[in-house]
Amino acid sequence: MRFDVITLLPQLVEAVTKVGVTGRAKDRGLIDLHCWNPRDFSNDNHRTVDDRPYGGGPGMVMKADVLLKTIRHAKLQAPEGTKVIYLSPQGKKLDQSSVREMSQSKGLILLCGRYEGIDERVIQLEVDDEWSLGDYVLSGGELGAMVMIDAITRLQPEALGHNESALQDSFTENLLDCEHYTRPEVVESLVVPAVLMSGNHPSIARWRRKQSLGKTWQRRPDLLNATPSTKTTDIKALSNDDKKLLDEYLQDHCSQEQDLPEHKKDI
Ligand code: 4GT
Repeated sequence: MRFDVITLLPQLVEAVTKVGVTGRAKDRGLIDLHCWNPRDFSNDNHRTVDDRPYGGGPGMVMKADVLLKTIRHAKLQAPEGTKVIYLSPQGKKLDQSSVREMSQSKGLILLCGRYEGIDERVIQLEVDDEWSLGDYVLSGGELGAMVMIDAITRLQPEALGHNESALQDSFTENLLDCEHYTRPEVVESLVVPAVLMSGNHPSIARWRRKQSLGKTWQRRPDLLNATPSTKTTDIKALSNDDKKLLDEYLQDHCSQEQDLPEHKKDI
């Protein structure tokens, strides 16, 4: 898969392909990253990319003409049908199912804003989709682009080794991940749950599923399309086996007030 990133800070974005899973994916040719700096497409000797906002106010806005030239240049190099994505807090919140869908495409053009953002007409003319990392402000879209490159790359076939399978990740089934432990067996008097030491693999799988369901119910009932007051039997997102496991978890954990779902603590 090919990523074309439009950014005033190419070194920042390139760092994602220098190390880790994404670095290895680049070395092995699973992904390709090309950065385009709008400064190289500006018209004047000062290499101007920004200007003062119409209507006044603080900060600067990235200029339409320079960005349009850069995007159109990137489009000529990118695979046919490559979508242009703008990273901004006004976008749709990024989640694993959208990441999964984007990981199927041949390429993406990721447009990163700086300053107060970009001239709106660039969005109207050239942007296909707008994505946000969440409800907070960053100084630029670059970290968003790097997040997308990382999340998408690890879903490319062969990107992860045997020991890092994407199938078992959080959100693969819209559930939070279960707890993990490694040696030693005791850390400052805290012990590993006995079932994990039993060698009984069906029991271990069942325990992990139970923990995932329970943790999701307690911390993120929205992922199950539930609220803390929804009866477990009414959760349509769950199979009968999962409902049974969740009920078991709640019996194990929710006998005391401290373990009630977050929202119920106040009641
Ligand atoms: C937040 C996000 C993002 C910014 C986010 C335009 C100029 C946007 C600065 C940029 N802030 N980008 N993608 N929550 N800031 O995803």
